[in-house]
Amino acid sequence: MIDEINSRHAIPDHLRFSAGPNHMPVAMIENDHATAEIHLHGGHVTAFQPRNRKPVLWMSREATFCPPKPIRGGIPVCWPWFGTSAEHPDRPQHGFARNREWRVIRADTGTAGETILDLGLKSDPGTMELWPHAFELSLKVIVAGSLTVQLTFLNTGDSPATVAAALHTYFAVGDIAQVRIAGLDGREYHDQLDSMTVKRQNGDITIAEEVDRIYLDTEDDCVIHDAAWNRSIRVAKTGSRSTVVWNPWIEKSKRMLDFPNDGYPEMVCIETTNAARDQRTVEPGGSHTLSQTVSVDRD
Ligand code: TA6
Repeated sequence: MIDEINSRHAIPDHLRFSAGPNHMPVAMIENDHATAEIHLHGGHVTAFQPRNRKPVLWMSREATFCPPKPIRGGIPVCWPWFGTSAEHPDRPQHGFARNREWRVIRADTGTAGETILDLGLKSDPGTMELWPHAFELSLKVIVAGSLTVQLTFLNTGDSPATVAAALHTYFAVGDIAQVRIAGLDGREYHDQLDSMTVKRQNGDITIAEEVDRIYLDTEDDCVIHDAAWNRSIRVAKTGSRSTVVWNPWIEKSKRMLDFPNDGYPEMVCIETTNAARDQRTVEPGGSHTLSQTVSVDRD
């Protein structure tokens, strides 16, 4: 399978597919700007590192690469629902896109030396059982000095479909105790740890306990100021008016088998979402794109 994919899509000096953990196919990208890794399982970006910079994405050292389970860390694609399915709480948490095998649509390079990988996922009898809508989902990943991820939902069915989604991005930080997150000052948020109570953000976000919040009515960039590593990470987005901020802290980390107990100080999730009242309804033949661009600056 890997050989067949490489015969069609490998690009010298840019991109090759190899067998990752458990022989799962992974795109290994290396260009003049950065390195990156993208698993076909889940359409899951698991690494991004600009040249002469530290890794940008956090990966759990206890991640299980064991389909259909999702991979812990990187950028899980949560779709077509976020969190627990309201209609069917027994169905997979955060939808099924991150649990399925995506296929390679196209690999290419850009005029500025960036590498572009397009992956696709289509509805099938299995997805129709979980979610009764025909769809084509595409994920475009652009690896340059920054990382752009675009998730596009095309409604190929004959009725409107309402989706929630997240690019559930795990960022690596030097020390969560020294992190502050700017860009959400004054915004309302649902506190997922307090019965979704609506509260208002006052100033930058700092984290000294479990935090799990859906910020509302925001199209703004978020900036993670990471004092320990003397850098800031900017998350710019389109097609989204909600942003999730999550750190599991101590007790929740212990409850997740694929999350190390001492992992919470080295990560924070800033998630580009269509969540809560930011769900999107797409008409038959229509589409919606959720997109984010991640860049790193020296603080
Ligand atoms: O985005 C935050 C969140 O919804 C948390 O409540 C936590 O459950 C996290 O996602 C991880 O979910 P997962 O299903 O990947 O373990």
